[in-house]
Amino acid sequence: MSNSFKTIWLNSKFLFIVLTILIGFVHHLSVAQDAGVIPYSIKIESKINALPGDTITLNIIKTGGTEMAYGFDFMIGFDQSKLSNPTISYGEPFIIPGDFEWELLVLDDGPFLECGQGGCPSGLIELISIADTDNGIHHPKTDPGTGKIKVLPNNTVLFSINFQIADYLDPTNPYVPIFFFWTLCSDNQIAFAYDYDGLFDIRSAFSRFVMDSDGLPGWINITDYNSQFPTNLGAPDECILLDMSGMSERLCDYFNGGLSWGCSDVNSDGRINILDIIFLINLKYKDGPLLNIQEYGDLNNDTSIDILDIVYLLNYIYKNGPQPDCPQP
Ligand SMILES: [Ca+2]
Ligand SMILES: [Ca+2]
Ligand SMILES: [Ca+2]
Repeated sequence: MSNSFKTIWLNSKFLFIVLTILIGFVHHLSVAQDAGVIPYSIKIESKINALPGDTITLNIIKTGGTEMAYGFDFMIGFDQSKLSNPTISYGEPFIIPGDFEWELLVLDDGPFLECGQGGCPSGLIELISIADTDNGIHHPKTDPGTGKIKVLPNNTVLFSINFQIADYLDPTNPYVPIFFFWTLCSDNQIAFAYDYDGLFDIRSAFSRFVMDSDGLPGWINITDYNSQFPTNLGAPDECILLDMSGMSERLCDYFNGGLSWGCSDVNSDGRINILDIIFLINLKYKDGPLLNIQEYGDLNNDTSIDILDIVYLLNYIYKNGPQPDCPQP
């Protein structure tokens, strides 16, 4: 990261901490959580059909939460040997003009000091957002009914991460997790308020549950409140205990995502190239070997494997044609 960008980022981190800690510590008003409060949930998208050598965009989505958010600080880990060169795209909250007009979103791709002792994933990025920066000229949109900052609706894409996918993806282990990660208490929290009346009742939503799928259907709760930094198991209890102002709450569930692959790699060698075209031609017209996983040959997702899939792969490899879209095995 360049020096000027690092400065912006450090300022952002500082602002975020000020927003969530200092102001709350000095001016904390105890606003009781009422029965209608639903914790936030933040989900990293999962995608099938990752393609070696391609790029992929994964959305980070708010899927639950009833309270007003003012910013967030997310730390996301991945395997850098499979995914590299992460960049971010703004989601709906940051579009100006738009419905929300949040003002700041920055990415830090490290290195992170806290990782010096080891234990961090090979790829790690931090994303910091602040809805309203101290620019004096602009503020995020408010709800005309209440005059308060708008609650982001569920299924809002907060931002997207674009990755370059490695040219080779191990066909025997066709899944790479992309997951929330904690190196410090300040990682993975949302600055929020139950009822905004000035700057002084902003609180921190810490992780309640961390849910993982490991690429399989259903969720596994991997939360451990006794975990030690660095960890992928959520904010340990020490983060809550250290907060003398009592403004930190376990009010956010984090859902990990990931990528799986195999589509188009019909010869199962971890790459997509002319050998896959030849494999399909042999399969279709010359009694060649069968597919390990039938769905990986149905590139156009029309339930049969035929000449159209061969043409589709030719177009994809040689003519910048559309990305293969196999059905889920
Ligand atoms: Ca502003
Ligand atoms: Ca192949
Ligand atoms: Ca087909």
